Amino acid sequence: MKTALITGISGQDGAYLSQLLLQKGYRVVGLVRRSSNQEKASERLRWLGVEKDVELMDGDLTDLSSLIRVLAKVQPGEVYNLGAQSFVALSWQQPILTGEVTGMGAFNMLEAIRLLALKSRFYQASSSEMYGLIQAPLQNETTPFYPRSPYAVAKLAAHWITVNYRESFAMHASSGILFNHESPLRGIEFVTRKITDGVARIKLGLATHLELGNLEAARDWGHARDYVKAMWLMMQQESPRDYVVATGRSVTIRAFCEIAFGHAGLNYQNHVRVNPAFFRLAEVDCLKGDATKARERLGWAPETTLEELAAEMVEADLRRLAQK
Ligand code: NDP
Ligand code: GDR
Repeated sequence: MKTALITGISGQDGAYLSQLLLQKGYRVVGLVRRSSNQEKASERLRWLGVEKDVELMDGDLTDLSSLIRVLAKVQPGEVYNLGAQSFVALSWQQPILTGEVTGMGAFNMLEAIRLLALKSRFYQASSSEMYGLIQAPLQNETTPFYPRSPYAVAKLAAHWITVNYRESFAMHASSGILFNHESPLRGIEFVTRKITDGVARIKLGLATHLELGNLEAARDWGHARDYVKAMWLMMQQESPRDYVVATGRSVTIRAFCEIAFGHAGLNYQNHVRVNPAFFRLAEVDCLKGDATKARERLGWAPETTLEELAAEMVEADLRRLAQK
């Protein structure tokens, strides 16, 4: 039986990846931070019905000793490093913490694997945010990076240390440069979920409007369920490599509003207000990924359209609020 260790198992991707690996017969162990509310750590796993099938172990990406302890005990064949302070806007308010978790966390995990001389394969959750001020209209694995936030700078450090450990120590370390991916399990602070939650509130008469920031930024959005499949495929390859994972379709926040409000029979123009408080200090205006390499080498392709994704999210938020 294969064993996988997932950092960030309580997050959106951690939940979908756990589900996928369990379906494939893996033993799944997750690293979780100590919290005063342990119920919270399992909320997403519970949503997917896999809470009882994973093992959770205490640890923190900023605490090398905890990583060594967990790795030595679990001896995983695959390590998926998904843990991060992942909210870009917060990274200007907590840049040092973001650097320590999102950046140094990857250094710690790689170093722990190396010190223990484990043969574990390593996956790093790299991000399209690293392209930032884009240097090409369509971004692929060879496009130069230009990070625009403390989060993106930290991700870039984590990305390059993954490349470096692969080249220096012949580790099976791969980086997935994933473009935005969403789902009903997306954190409420991210724009798609904020919108679908807002749509549901307005539809149910719990609110009349929704405040957003820059409506003209454009993102290449896919479904998290599809994207975790690419992570797993990378780890099954004989040679470790870096891959862009994206849909190749980029739409504005405004267009996403139109789709999500439209799904509930609403016109976003009657409900969305722009509040400059939600603008970024340095914006990433437009991201659009070219996943040709993932398609050709991994046989990966997105399976969910943006319209299907938005509909699934709106429906889930309607159900959640109705239950409350
Ligand atoms: P989430 O924000 O939903 O999850 C982040 C996870 O990291 C949570 O489980 C969180 O735990 C954990 N975490 C935070 N700090 C620490 C720490 N100090 N030690 C250990 N774990 C910690 O992110 P997603 O699931 O959306 O994303 C997964 C990864 O992929 C992240 O690294 C993100 O930056 C990256 N990424 C995401 C993309 C996306 O569109 N979703 C695109 C590209 C990259 P807790 O529950 O305790 O807070
Ligand atoms: P992003 O996601 O920064 O791309 O990072 P987010 O959904 O936060 O922002 C996307 C775009 O929407 C604009 N925007 C708003 N954003 C938020 N959060 N709230 C608003 O009210 C709002 N109004 C407009 C933003 O300015 C931005 O342009 C996500 C995270 O998952 C990262 O961890 C990951 O690395 C990248 O995706 C790829």
